[in-house]
Amino acid sequence: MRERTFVMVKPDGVQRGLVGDIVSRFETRGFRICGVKMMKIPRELAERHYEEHKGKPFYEALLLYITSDPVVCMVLDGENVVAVVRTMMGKTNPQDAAPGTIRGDLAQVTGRNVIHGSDSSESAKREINLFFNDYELHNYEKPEEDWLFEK
Ligand code: 3AN
Repeated sequence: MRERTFVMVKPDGVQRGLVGDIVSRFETRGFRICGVKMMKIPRELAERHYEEHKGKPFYEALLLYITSDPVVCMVLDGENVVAVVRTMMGKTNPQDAAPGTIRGDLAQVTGRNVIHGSDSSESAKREINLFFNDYELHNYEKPEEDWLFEK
């Protein structure tokens, strides 16, 4: 199923110069970048994004971390892209993340795990709407797609 997902390189990923590496993994996998932007997330937006974690012990630290510095947000399009990006990210705790995954290669602790990706199609729709306006998302043609997919 062709779909979209929301991905964010978190402040530690930006500060550590990992944006290029992470975006490159998605591009070489063949996903189409539909939208991309840098922002310093306002507290209110962070609260809406992480509303499912409200009340958990790590909630306040999570909000401070995600609003501390700029992040790079993007929307990717591809076949089962929500689940495939989750696999490429690796487990939430980088110590459990397999080598070859983004967290398994680039991070050590849960509180600095460099990337966020939507965990379901419903979350993806919600998060894309939270972070992007329609005019920031693009459905352009990529000729290489003739070689990525069977006809
Ligand atoms: P994921 O980012 O893999 O989807 P979620 O949605 O369960 O994981 O958690 C969102 C973020 O909350 C994580 N990326 C991490 O920064 C933080 N987090 C989740 N669980 C914990 C935990 N047990 N301790 C500290 N931070 C956590």
